[in-house]
Amino acid sequence: MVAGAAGLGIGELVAGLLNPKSSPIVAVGDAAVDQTPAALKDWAIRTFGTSDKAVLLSGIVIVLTLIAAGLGLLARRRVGFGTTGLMLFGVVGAAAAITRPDSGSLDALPSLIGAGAGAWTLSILARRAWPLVEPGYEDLHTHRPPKTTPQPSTTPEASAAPASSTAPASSTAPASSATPQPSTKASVAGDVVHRPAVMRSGAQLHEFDRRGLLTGVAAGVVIAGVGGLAGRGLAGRLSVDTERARIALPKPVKPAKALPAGVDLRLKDLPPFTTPNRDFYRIDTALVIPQVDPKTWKLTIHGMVDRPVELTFADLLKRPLMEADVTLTCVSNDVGGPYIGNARWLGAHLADVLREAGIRSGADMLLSTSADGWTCGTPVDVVMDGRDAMLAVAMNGEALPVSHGFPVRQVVPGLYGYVSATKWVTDIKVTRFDQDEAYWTPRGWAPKGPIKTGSRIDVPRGGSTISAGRTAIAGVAWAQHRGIDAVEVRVDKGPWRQARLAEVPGPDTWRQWAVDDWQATPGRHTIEVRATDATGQTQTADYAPPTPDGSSGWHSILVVVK
Ligand SMILES: Nc1nc2c(c(=O)[nH]1)N[C@H]1C(S)=C(S)[C@@H](COP(=O)(O)O)O[C@H]1N2
Ligand SMILES: [Mo]
Repeated sequence: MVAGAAGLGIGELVAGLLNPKSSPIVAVGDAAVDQTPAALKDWAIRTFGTSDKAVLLSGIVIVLTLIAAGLGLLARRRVGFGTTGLMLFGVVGAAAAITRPDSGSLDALPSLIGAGAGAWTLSILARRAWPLVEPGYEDLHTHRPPKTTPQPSTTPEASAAPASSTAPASSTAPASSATPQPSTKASVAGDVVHRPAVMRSGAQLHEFDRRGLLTGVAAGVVIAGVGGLAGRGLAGRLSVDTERARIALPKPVKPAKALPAGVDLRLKDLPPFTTPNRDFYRIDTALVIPQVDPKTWKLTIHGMVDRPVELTFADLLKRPLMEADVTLTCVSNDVGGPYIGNARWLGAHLADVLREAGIRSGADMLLSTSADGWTCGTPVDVVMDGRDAMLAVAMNGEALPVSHGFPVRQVVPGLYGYVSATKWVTDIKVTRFDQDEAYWTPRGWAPKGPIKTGSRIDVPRGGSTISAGRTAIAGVAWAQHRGIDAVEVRVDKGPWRQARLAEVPGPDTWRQWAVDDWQATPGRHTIEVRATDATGQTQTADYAPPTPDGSSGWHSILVVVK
């Protein structure tokens, strides 16, 4: 395990020098994210939510620890088994690293060098741990003359004894521990008998190079820790935080409407109308947040266009920018789920940029790609219909946070994030849904994802205990680009009551709602909510899970009143 840890530490160090994404753990983790069967991934998102990445990384470390322990046991029989095993893991890591979308052959190095370092550490530690088997034990085999009659139940110890320099050990070692190879196999194996490298017991224990082993272990642990930390530190130098801090945001040519005074009902536990950037949910497939330098960022628009377009970040900032309040929603929310947030975005009108490129007839899909190779398919007609679809550069008055797509991301009101909100966007291919497929489509999610009308109860908290008397029930409802017209609430399947609706700047944001005077009586109560959008459609009571195109059903909570 120490050898494995030292190998990983060195791997992190080399990755820090070369490319943080080529770290063996990150590369294997990224590959695991992409290769995981959709059902398992959906379960992970459901179970661990936005901690799924931390859980995955811890899982990898646990699995690696168990494997390292297993290789350690194998190494007791033959150090070569352990070192070969470590090298095989290096090859797995290297394979994962070089097959990532944005990788090169150099990305194999952290895994290979790390594995080499691990194997080397193992061979040193093994020599100190098991000095008895050290002197060229691998050559400890003996040629025997072919037997005419098989020798029954002869231990390898016995048959090898005459030529073995460690033969005395067999007299003190219990037969069971000294005969890992079944005797029959040894005799059938023919004229070469491999002398197994074995642990000795009893009197031989004191012959361990105890001090050497302990210093070796300590050195290995130090290499692991220092390598890992130094690698992380080096990776940090690639952070674009300073570039981000330097960005001067232009004033929008088309500013957002001032928010009406009544957007916020200001109730305790009700999320604010505008979600602060630090509280905004984050969903993406990136284990390491892509660090995209705005100085070298470029957006290429190509495919079914008359004139391919290439935009730099400076080009983008020179365009007439617009501002809009738009609520993003993730398709993986179960009914009442948390992955929704509202922000004021600043950016270039995506339709204008596309018009300059000239979309050819027949094209119905924008296949956008992020710097880390994630892809997203957005219907052309939705983006072109006049809504505030943007190449966004800012969120709530500051440059996009790096985890939310710095320097540029897409924002399209009315579509779930997986079909619209590409972060770190670098490429838009104008194409057709029958010719191209985005990341989530082969993984069981619908190619198109308009946001379903939804509503959620935030107050009181589901499962909480509250005191009897007059109580507010409140939450949010959303039907982006259609708008929310009504929200109704009922308690214990009683009559539906109209909720009071907060103001909204337009149809693209969520809308707070409240029922202010529920008379809560002692006992357990179920509260349900349903919303009606501006087209007159009321949320269906029929439950649907998030896959393939978003959950449906009424959010319902249970509260205990005392
Ligand atoms: N590059 C990239 N962009 C992405 C994703 C991703 O995995 N990679 N996930 C999408 C999904 S599923 C959602 S819901 C939104 C979430 O945006 P946020 O993390 O800024 O809230 O980003 C979208 N953009
Ligand atoms: Mo999402």
